[in-house]
Amino acid sequence: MKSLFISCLLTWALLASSVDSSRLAIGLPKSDAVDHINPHIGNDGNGIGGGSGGMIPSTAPPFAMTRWVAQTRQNYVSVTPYNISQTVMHGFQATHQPAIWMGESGQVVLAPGTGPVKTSFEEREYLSRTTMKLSRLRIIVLNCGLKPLGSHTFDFPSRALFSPTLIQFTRNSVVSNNVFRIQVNIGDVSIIPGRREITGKNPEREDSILGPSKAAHFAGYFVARFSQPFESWGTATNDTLHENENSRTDQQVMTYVRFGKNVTQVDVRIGVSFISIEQARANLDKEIPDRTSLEQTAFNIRSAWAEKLDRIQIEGATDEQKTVFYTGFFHALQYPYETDEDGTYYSGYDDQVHTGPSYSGYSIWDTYRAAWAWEILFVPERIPGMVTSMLHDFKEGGWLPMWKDIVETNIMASAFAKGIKGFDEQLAFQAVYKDTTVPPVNDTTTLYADRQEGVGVEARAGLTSYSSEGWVAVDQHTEAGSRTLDYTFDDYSASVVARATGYESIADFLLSRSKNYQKIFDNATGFMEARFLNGSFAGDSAGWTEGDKWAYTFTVMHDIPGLIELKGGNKSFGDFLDQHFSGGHNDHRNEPSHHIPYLYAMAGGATGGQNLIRSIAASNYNATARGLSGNEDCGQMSAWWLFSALGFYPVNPSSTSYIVGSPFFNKVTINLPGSNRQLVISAPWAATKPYVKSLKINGREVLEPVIDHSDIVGGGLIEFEMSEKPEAWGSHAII
Ligand SMILES: *[C@@H]1O[C@H](CO)[C@@H](O)[C@H](O)[C@H]1NC(C)=O
Ligand SMILES: *[C@@H]1O[C@H](CO)[C@@H](O)[C@H](O)[C@H]1NC(C)=O
Ligand SMILES: *[C@@H]1O[C@H](CO)[C@@H](O)[C@H](O)[C@H]1NC(C)=O
Ligand SMILES: *[C@@H]1O[C@H](CO)[C@@H](O)[C@H](O)[C@H]1NC(C)=O
Ligand SMILES: *[C@@H]1O[C@H](CO)[C@@H](O)[C@H](O)[C@H]1NC(C)=O
Ligand SMILES: *[C@@H]1O[C@H](CO)[C@@H](O)[C@H](O)[C@H]1NC(C)=O
Ligand SMILES: *[C@@H]1O[C@H](CO)[C@@H](O)[C@H](O)[C@H]1NC(C)=O
Ligand SMILES: *[C@H]1O[C@@H](CO)[C@H](O)[C@@H](O)[C@@H]1NC(C)=O
Repeated sequence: MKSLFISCLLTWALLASSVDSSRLAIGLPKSDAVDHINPHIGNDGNGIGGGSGGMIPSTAPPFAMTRWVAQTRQNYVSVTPYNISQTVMHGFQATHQPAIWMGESGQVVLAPGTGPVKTSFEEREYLSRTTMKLSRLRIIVLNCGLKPLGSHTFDFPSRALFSPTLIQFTRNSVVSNNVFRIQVNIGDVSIIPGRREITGKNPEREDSILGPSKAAHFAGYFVARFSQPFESWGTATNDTLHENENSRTDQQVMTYVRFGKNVTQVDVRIGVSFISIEQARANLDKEIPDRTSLEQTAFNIRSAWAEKLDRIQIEGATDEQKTVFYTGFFHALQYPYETDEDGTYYSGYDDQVHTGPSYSGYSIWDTYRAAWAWEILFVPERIPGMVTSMLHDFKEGGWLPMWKDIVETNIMASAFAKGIKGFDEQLAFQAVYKDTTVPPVNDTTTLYADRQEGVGVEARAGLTSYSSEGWVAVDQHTEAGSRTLDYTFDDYSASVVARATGYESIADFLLSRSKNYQKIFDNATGFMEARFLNGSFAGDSAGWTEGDKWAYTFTVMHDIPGLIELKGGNKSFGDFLDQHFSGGHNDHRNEPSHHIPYLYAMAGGATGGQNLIRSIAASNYNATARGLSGNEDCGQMSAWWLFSALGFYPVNPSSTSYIVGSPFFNKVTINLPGSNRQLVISAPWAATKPYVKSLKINGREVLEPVIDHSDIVGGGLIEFEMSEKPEAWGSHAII
């Protein structure tokens, strides 16, 4: 059974005197791994493209549907609810927003306060660090099971012992990243004093203008249950209080409750749901039943993280490296987020409730590279549910998801190879086959710009010209060069699915079509280049997304030997890699560059990549709020570091091969779920010796810089002999 874990919750306590901070730490399960999570990594920077990871310091169990975050500003598409440089807090938000560039859906905000009820977001500035001196009251925000963070302990600016609590539910939100428009959201709220509950329904879905599915009845529901009786209450709209009112349906609707003067501490637990208020109440009763203490909730959530993160123990890492490692692991297990509740889920595709597993919040164009490979290895128990969820999307919406945030949002575009079972393989083949053969409606007349509105399901936009010419025509579609190369990889992956499900001739056809990357390789320049429908090349800067001709010329992950041949052989391919890196063309902030340093090893020059991987790791990641040079992109950015630290990377994630790089740590001990044999990766003196001199797997000498999936999941010993100088090992190209 999968439970929706809800909201971790809650987490505030009003204490009249000094805080008994020991109360928060006592009895939590020990986990060195969890102690090394720093939720502030990736919080800072200048936003998209400006060196921000786009992460918020939120608390929730792994793959949680709902995350709690201290709110410093209103969050919209491309604006997170928390900005580390803003020290004024306005409340705590239960958010579902999966990444900085997607919109919020059905959130609820809790705003404890003192004195008169303040309804406007801006006025609720009671949590300023600058006002600490004024107060003897404190709000403790326990970072659910993680370390209580200094910045999460805030003082109240008032001496009053009296505490109205406001719940804001709907707001008039800004929708669309491109054209700012106001979306009016009409919500319902009710106060049920006899049950000490506040309930509500919020239809806000900021991505509602994207994609073809209207999800007409989508809403976030909640039940908030308090530990103390309400003394008085009311509802409110933007700037008007409706004292004594028990329910209201309105825009910008809120409720408030006040507690007696003798009340010094209030605990509130909040259950949420995408199905109904009754389901939200059932989720609350199941996951944080009455009389569950804040400490118990913290214990449960910390245990859930420890259970995952303790699967990997590292030795010989600096404290900073440990923090980057376990925080990366923590980030990688946040998405996609579970949306099934007690075995049922709301589908935005057909606007109905169904049974089975369900996930949302994918950014498949980013995560297929290494984030999924990480999940397949380290949380395999989740994979059948994730695949089944995508097949549900196919059944209910007609297509596999690309960027699902409740429903398909059309942003950007393989467990078979690794032998994962537990989902409907024939249905998976049908879904994949449809993607490879059926162009979207109006394909040749739709541009498919990023976040373009009013278009059907994008699926493989440009498949019409890709099928007839072999490339996506740049005069018909945006991002045509990137799409062409992505589709060649997709064809390769689809051929793996077809072969595994017994469709040999389809597999052969797709495998041969996966060579289409050759058709946009311009012999005259030696670079990939998008083409017009008439065959002319379009110039080397047209048709790329999140990368340029340099990154994309290496984007043939499924056929590196074929690419090496196009580039004139191993030697000249190696020179091309040198030009790429020494010319400053590698842009690790975006995904198309991620696999490139590993290509040295594939062209017979393993040593060329080894020190480079170390320096990319050092210059793009650290343990500070600015510690991610690029967007976390639902875990892909961290997955690169995690794999690199272990010493290998899934260059072709639809195969069983991992390409060897340079392990960072002396020893890594891995307890793989479902395996009774530990995996030990040993690399003595790794910190000062970046080069690999030899490799043995379970005593067997390995000459090619490749580790197979079976060598990892089977457990045993992977032994690297390291050296401070370049070695001859790995100087045969991989065929
Ligand atoms: C956070 O706020 C600061 C100051 O307003 C701003 O410069 C910065 O760009 C913001 N960061 C993000 C990631 O939005
Ligand atoms: C909400 O109320 C504030 C304060 O009266 C006002 O400035 C603001 O324009 C109102 N917002 C909306 C969306 O009505
Ligand atoms: C506060 O006083 C009320 C009324 O006397 C009482 O019912 C309630 O239990 C008291 N609460 C606490 C926390 O002492
Ligand atoms: C396809 O184009 C026709 C004609 O412009 C339009 O009526 C229809 O809504 C479009 N369908 C989709 C799914 O975009
Ligand atoms: C590049 O050259 C090869 C070998 O001469 C040829 O087969 C291929 O068609 C050329 N590619 C393009 C896009 O012209
Ligand atoms: C092909 O089409 C493009 C875009 O319309 C045009 O610029 C180019 O001249 C055409 N090439 C030929 C050979 O007609
Ligand atoms: C690269 O090197 C391998 C052996 O090291 C060789 O088999 C292969 O043919 C070479 N590839 C090219 C294109 O030269
Ligand atoms: C991490 O360290 C901070 C403080 O030294 C720097 O300001 C950041 O630029 C750096 N981040 C990265 C990604 O290297």
